[in-house]
Amino acid sequence: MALNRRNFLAGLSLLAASSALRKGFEFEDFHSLKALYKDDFLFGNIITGKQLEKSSGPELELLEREFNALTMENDMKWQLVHPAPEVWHFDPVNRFMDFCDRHGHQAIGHVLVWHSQTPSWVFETEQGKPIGRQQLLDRMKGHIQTLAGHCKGRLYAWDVVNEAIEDNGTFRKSAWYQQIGADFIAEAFRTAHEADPSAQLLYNDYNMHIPAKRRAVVALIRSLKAQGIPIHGVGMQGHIGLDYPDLNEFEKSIKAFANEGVKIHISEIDIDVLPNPYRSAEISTRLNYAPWKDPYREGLPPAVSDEQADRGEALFKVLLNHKESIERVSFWGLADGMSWKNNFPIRGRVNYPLLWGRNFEEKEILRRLRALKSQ
Ligand code: 9MR
Repeated sequence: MALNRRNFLAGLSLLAASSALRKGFEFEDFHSLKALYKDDFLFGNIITGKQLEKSSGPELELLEREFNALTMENDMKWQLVHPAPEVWHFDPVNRFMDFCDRHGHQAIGHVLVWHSQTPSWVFETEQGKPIGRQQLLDRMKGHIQTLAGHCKGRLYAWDVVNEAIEDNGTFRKSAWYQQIGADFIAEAFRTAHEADPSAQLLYNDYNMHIPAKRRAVVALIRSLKAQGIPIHGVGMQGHIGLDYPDLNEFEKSIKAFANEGVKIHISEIDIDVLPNPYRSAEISTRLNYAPWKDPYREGLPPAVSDEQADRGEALFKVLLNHKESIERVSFWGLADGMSWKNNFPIRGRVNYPLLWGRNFEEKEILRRLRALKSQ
């Protein structure tokens, strides 16, 4: 590889970052995100099964040093943990819970019931026909009993149901909804509570700032509570951009959910800096690539980096104003190169949505989030 200026600079910052990490003991503990925000809320991030197979490295060091809550990005999803009727992959889950125990992280289970990443066999008979309400309920409950039962007593919270409400406030017409009806949600929460009575149970979704969705989530909380079914919290994902959503609307949702007596988890923050006509997080969406939609292949211009830091600071000011109601704030990834946002909603772009750069160098937004609490 030719040693051009970009490679050279990247190499330098990689060296600096890794030596800073190696000298971890020199990093003052009170400077970590988890320490700075310790009186406000848990500060979380995600971890993958692959990372958990390593015994050291910059990712694990940052996760240990900076965060006190962790969610598995993918390995507890149905497709991965329970790919066939009698097949369970508990090794990554066990490694996750052990890692959290060892390093003092609160472990967040993600996710018991979702329309996505659930294998098609779940919804079908052997002949490929819809399996129908009763049998699908039995399968859903069996999955929850086994998985939540396996983790019993070791998780701080479970995302019990993910993304069951559309942006317009109606129920998503998922196979769960179509075959069981809207009460699949109540049944999932009831079963999760039986399987692990000490875990906080959350409803998790994106675009929670949209008034119609806010109203639907409030109605869901009320309906569950009226039936005596425990729901302890709401996960507001927080996949945001530089100019969406309106933070006033986001704040209204925090207040509305808190008024219902549940805790708020800001569960999946990333701040997209690329042109993005699609302002949602429905995972099946794909838009076409065009070079103008991918303007920062050579690096993030300082002005955009500042804009992202402003945005992060504005978001965190709102969150700090509501720290009484907010239990946890988690980013959805560590370093820019690792984010799902490089491939969503357009594949193959170079995005910068997280707190560390591709070589684990600290970004302006990270400095700003530290400064907010260091003043
Ligand atoms: O970040 C996750 C990505 O690696 C997966 O390919 C994708 C599908 O499983 O899910 C991503 O995480 C999603 C999360 O589970 C639920 N909310 C939206 C997140 C981003 O799509």
